[in-house]
Amino acid sequence: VLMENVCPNSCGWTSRTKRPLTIAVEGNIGSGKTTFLRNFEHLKNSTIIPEPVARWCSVDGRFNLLQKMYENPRKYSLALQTYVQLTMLQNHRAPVSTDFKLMERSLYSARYCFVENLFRSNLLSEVETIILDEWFEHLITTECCVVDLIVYLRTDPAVAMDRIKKRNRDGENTVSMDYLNSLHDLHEEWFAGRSSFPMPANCVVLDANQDADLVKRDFIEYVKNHDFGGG
Ligand code: DCP
Repeated sequence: VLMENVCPNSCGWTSRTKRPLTIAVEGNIGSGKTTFLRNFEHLKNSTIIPEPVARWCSVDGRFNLLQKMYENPRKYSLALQTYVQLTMLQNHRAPVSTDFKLMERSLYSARYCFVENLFRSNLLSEVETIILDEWFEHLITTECCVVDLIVYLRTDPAVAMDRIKKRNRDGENTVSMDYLNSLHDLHEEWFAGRSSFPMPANCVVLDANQDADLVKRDFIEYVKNHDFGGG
C-alpha cells in the first residue's frame, strides 16, 4: 500500500494536492507591502494572506506586544519574535484553494533581518537567538514553508520613515532612522547575496520609492516576462 506523503505538520497538503505558487512580499518597515498586496485582492486565482501585525498588537486580545517591544526592547524582543515566528508559520501553513498565495513577509525575513538585527544590537542575547534559530531551521524543513518567489520592495530608509510617520501606528513613534538603516542594510545584503543567509527562492527587486502605481506596473512587467503558469 502506498502511503500518501502527508505533511508532518498536518497543514492539509499532501503529495497529491497541488501546492500553490507562493509569493512573499518583503521590504523594510514602511516600504509599502500592504499597499502592494491590495493590488491583487480582486484576482480570483490568488489568495492574499493578511499580515499578522494585527495579532502582534493584540495578543490574547489584551497585549499590544509590538508596542511593548518598542517601549522595552530588552524585555520584549524575545516574546515578540517568538510570536512573529508562530504567526508567520500559521500563514505559511494556511491552506488555500487558489493557484497563487501571496504573503506579507515570511519566516525568512523575520529570522534574517529582524532577529539578526536585534541580536547584533544586543537586544536578543546569544542564547535567545540560538533558540529562535533552532526553531526556524526546524520549521523551514517542511514543505509548507517553501516560497517560490520573493518580491523585494526596496526603499530608501528616509522614504520608509516618511511613510511610517504618516500612518502613525501605535508604538512606532519610537522607530529611529538608525533602526531603519540597519534593517535596510540587512535586507540589502540578503537580496544582493552578500549575507551569510541563503535566498530561499527566486527574487525580484522593485524600486518602491516610486508611487504605488509604478511599483505595480514594474511587477506586472516582471510577471509578463516570466512564466508563472495559471495566467
Ligand atoms: N516587526 C518586528 N519583527 C518582525 C517583523 C516586523 O518587530 N519580525 C515590526 C516592525 C513594524 C511592524 O512589526 O513595527 C510591522 O512591520 P512590517 O514591515 O512587517 O509591516 P508594515 O506594515 O510596516 O509594512 P508596510 O508598511 O511595508 O506595509
